[in-house]
Amino acid sequence: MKPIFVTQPFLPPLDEFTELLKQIWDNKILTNSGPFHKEFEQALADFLGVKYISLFSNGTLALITALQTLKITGEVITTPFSFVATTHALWWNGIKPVFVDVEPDFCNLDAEKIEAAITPQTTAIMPVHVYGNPCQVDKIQKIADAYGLKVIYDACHAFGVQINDNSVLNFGDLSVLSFHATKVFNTIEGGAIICHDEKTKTRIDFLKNFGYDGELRVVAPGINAKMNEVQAAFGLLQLKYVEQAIAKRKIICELYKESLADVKGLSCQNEIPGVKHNYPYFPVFIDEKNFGISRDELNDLLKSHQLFGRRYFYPLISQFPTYKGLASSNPANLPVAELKTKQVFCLPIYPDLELSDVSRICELIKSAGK
Ligand code: T4K
Repeated sequence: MKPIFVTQPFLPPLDEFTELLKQIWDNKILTNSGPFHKEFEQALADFLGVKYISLFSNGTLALITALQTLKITGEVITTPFSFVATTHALWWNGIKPVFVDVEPDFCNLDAEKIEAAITPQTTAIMPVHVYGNPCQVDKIQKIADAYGLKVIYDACHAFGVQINDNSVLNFGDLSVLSFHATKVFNTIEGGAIICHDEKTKTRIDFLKNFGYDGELRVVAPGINAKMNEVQAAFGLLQLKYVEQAIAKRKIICELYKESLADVKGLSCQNEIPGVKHNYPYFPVFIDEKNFGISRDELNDLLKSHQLFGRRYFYPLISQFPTYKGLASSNPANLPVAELKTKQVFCLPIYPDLELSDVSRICELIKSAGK
């Protein structure tokens, strides 16, 4: 039986990409804000419904640069329930991460618990729209405004997500996207920062290009985080297909939900009223007592059938050796995250996944449960 992985990248038709590659071969501009970079940046801003976007070579460098852009220092409040890059970006900036617990419905940073973690050293909040579900953006902004903090969203899962017809990327001071191969929208590797004014975009663009403002002036200790022309051309092409790809994900998500609705001890996440979702992951939560076997046993069972889901996000970032020693990493501080990380299991979801395979996965899960 052919293995099925948690995801598989969406690829555009090869002949269409070859046409774009020919143009790159002809004009010999490979990087440093070439014609495809410019065209893709504008097309992406229009597609997403945002004013200013800066393309990056990957999401991690975009996160690191976002923190540099706003000169964030001291302590930043963030979530332990994410991919480790979220916290690494703080560490690379010499910032101390302060972990706050998540809320149980969507595993996003719990806005109710943020205030208690603020100290005189706190300068920003860095929440994550986990699995593309928007954080409690209004509550978070209120706290940030009251305490004079910046908000930088790790929106790496949230490509195309909207709240009441407004892009989720329009909230906070900055938002960061990832276009990694495993994401809803990919440029092989890639990322972006979304900001809301021209001055900030200019600063971001300096920072991702060594700090250069023109040929001779360096205005900041920048980095090299530029997206190249091949990635940008690929992205431009991917944009044509992404709505279609998200629609296919939605069908898969609905079939999972319908098929697993009556399984005892297994829960799925609900849709949020007013939100346009993008279905990047399909997490289920296993309550061992009621389901009959543990999350890890279910993982092993599926693996024995060549079905490779993933435990995103286990272990919690706070449990990795680099961060374990922080006071806020104490499991007693993070009871909901500690529970969710032991229960979560992401089932395969990607546009080309056959519905018959989804049914097969669901049958196996049902047979494993009580
Ligand atoms: N913030 C958040 C919240 C994030 O989720 C991420 C990335 C970032 C920041 C950082 O953004 P980037 O710097 O990556 O742009 C993957 C990805 O590498 C990572 O991008 C992603 N989050 C994370 C959640 O997942 P792995 O180590 O689990 O991926 P991997 O290689 O095991 O891939 C999973 C499965 O996908 C494979 O079993 C097979 C399939 N696959 C993967 C690749 C790369 C393919 O079929 N083709 C491929 O090319 O981290």
